[in-house]
Amino acid sequence: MAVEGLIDVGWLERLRAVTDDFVEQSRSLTESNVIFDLDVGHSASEPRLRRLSSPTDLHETYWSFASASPLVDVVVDLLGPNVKFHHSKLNFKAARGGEEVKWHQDIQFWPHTNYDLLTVGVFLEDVEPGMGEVGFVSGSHNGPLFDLYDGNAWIGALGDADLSTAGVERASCPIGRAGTITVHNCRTVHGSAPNRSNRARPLLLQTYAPADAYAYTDLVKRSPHGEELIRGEPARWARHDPRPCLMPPSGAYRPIFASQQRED
Ligand SMILES: O=C(O)CCC(=O)C(=O)O
Repeated sequence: MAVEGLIDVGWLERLRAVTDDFVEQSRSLTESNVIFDLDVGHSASEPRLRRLSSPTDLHETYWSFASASPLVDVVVDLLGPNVKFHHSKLNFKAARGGEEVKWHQDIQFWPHTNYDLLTVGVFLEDVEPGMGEVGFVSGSHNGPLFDLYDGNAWIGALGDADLSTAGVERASCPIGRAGTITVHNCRTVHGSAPNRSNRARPLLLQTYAPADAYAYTDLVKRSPHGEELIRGEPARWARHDPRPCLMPPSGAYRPIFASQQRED
């Protein structure tokens, strides 16, 4: 679902100011690192970022936004009163070619005991058709959980055979002015095309879990706010969904772009 213009200009200005500072910092980089994922053609004169990883770990403004803005009220309405923050990321989708994100579901990247996690995307700038807007397959969270391996290789995306049954041709691709939010469940099939416009499409994403969903991997264990309770009470009992969950490969996490593009 999408709600147009939910985030006010005050928040947007704060988020853009801090984002501009990180883009400035990226000018000196020639290769990606754990914080900055660089897009093809990145240079000091024309910074091109795919992703700023875990922005909530990097600046208080991102954390205040994720943990104490109207966003959290939306999440509580959907998940109930007891909510944990899980992680955040800022996908830039640079102008003129910012990379596609292939069709995938999220939960296979960070499996949990149940499937009630959701991600809220926030448009930091206006998004028009052709800017690599994210497409979501409505109802797909109730469908199958797909294999994101190709044989033994983790590709973080649906294979061709599954793509033909996943309903991607009927995906809806919300657009809207800056401050618009999208919300999708962790099983929802989604993806986005390259950005063919002359403007970047910064999308700030934050993922939340109900307090009774427990992670199977230690992906966010080292993150200062990973799995932090932001509303309500901690859960004494873990709630288990009986449906099985695919596990990602063990070892160091690789960002979605690197996995999907099979970068070494
Ligand atoms: O930024 C995008 O276009 C999609 C991001 C996404 O689906 C993800 O990071 O899981």
